[in-house]
Amino acid sequence: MLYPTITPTRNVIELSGIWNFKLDNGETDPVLSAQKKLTNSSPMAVPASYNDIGVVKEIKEHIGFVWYEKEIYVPNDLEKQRIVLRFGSATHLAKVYLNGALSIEHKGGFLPFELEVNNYIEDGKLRITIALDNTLDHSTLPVGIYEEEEYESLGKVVRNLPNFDFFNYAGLQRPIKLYTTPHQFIKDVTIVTDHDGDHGTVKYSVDTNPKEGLVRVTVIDEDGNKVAACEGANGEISISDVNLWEPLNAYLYTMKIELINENQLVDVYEESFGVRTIKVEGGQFFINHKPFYFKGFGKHEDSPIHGRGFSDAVNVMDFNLMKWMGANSFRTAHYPYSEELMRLADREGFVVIDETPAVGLHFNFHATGAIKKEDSTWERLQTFDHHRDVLEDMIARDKNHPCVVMWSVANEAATEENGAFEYFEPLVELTKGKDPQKRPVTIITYIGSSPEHDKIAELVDVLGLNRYYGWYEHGGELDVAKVKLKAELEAWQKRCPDKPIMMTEYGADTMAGFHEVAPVLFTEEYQNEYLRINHEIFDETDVFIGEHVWNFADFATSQNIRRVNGNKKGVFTRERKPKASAHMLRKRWMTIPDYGYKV
Ligand code: E9O
Repeated sequence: MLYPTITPTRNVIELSGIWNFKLDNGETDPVLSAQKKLTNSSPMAVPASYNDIGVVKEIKEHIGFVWYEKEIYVPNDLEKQRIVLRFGSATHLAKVYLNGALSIEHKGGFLPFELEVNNYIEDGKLRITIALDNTLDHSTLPVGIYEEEEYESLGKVVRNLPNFDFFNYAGLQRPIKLYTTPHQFIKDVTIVTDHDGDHGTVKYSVDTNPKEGLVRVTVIDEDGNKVAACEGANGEISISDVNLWEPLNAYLYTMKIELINENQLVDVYEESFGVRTIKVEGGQFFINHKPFYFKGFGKHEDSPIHGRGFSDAVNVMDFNLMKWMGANSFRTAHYPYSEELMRLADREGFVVIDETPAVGLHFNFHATGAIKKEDSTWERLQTFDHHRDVLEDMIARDKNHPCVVMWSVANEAATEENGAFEYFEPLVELTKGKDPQKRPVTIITYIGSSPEHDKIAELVDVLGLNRYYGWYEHGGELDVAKVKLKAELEAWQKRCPDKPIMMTEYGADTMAGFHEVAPVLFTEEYQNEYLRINHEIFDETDVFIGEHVWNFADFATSQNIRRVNGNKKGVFTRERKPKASAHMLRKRWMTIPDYGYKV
């Protein structure tokens, strides 16, 4: 799926700004509501989560549908082209009405979808109305628990409990765009690179609609020089003296694709790409044939005011903070992040583990929707079909990004339970089959999935462990925590010799400004000590390929007695002020090289 950009043959109109907004009270007929303009609406910023900027509890904690609306003129001269309306995401279920007609439905809150709108335009105008549902259940990703309870005095009380540890922000959280292409157009491009250090090869495949015309491909370097060219919808291009895409030292080439029909230039699209290779072998993770060490974070798309709403300013600041610390990588916990952020990671050279929204399939695999059959075996979780769709769409969106080096199929599913292997095997196969670059695949596990009980280690290329020895296990007993962590890592090495291990989460809730001489839970001193003892064990483990602290910054969660107004495991506060651990980690990471740390 191509990201919309302006080219000589294409236009993009941003629809960000103030939209009309209102909660659905459950009484309105959706079809009728969409047929006329929204009444009694209030202004709402797009992109943004509506929850925090709505201020009051009724909006912040609303469960169910909300309405968004914007009416625009479509300039006459655009109507000669295909006009496409594209949502960066809509969280979680969207019904889109155009001038009152239901035109597309989309399930899943973190990936783009689009539709051609030419036939919906009336008198040059398009009224875009969206009904958006934030309800989560056993068939959605992430997984939620929907409950209704009757009280005589209150009537029906509805709960939608997230089966995961982040606030269920919703709304039109990413950019919405109207873009144009010619009627004969470039539909997609797939790029796979290889190199031997000096000489690069770029295999490409261009999909056009309809499949006719001549495709011309030119590769342009960062100085604007043409370095190679090729003709045909599929081909292989050589680049001599190639500049590699390296962690924190990214070099991006541009592939200019031209579609020519009867000697006329019909469409132009430019895709940037990096030349790099990825391989897992002998307990190491190789980027460009060198053993890479991951230093960085599990992140969230989360910031004050915006909620999960897209903000270039937040993304640029977060990347600058990570560079300041010597971090080279992050995981898109726990859902695919915006395309804009992924493009920024390509450009800055951040190494990304790209994760699906499959979180909450945990604590009891069967309880999250699997059905027990008469013969006592279990049917797949109800999430399976959607999980498969989301994986396919995520790969279709992100396949060309040089920043993406590994796919995370799920976070903390109950991978120790019967049925886990059967659930995940086809999903791992699908991921490998769909990814043209054949990147490694991981499924990230929690402590219940120990080396003795885990069912999925043999499916993955890298063991991604979320372990909290010294926090959830042996909190306050860092000496015991150290012994336990070491024992677990040794047990993994016995079970899967030569399989790289990465700590994809480790962390301790820390209230900025809490101090004690002795390391006491929740103090900045404890977070530092906790990280330090973890690092001692990491450094003693051979096949250990990286450390991602949980979390980059404090983040919002739903209300619950384990959270003091959010998860406080951030190395930065939610406002991006450093805790003591930021300085401590900086000292460590500045001395750890990107390559060859464990060799
Ligand atoms: C997932 C992440 O979204 N991993 C969690 C993180 C956390 O801070 C959460 O924010 O809680 C850690 C999972 C730990 C599971 C331990 C279970 C033991 C309960 C006593």
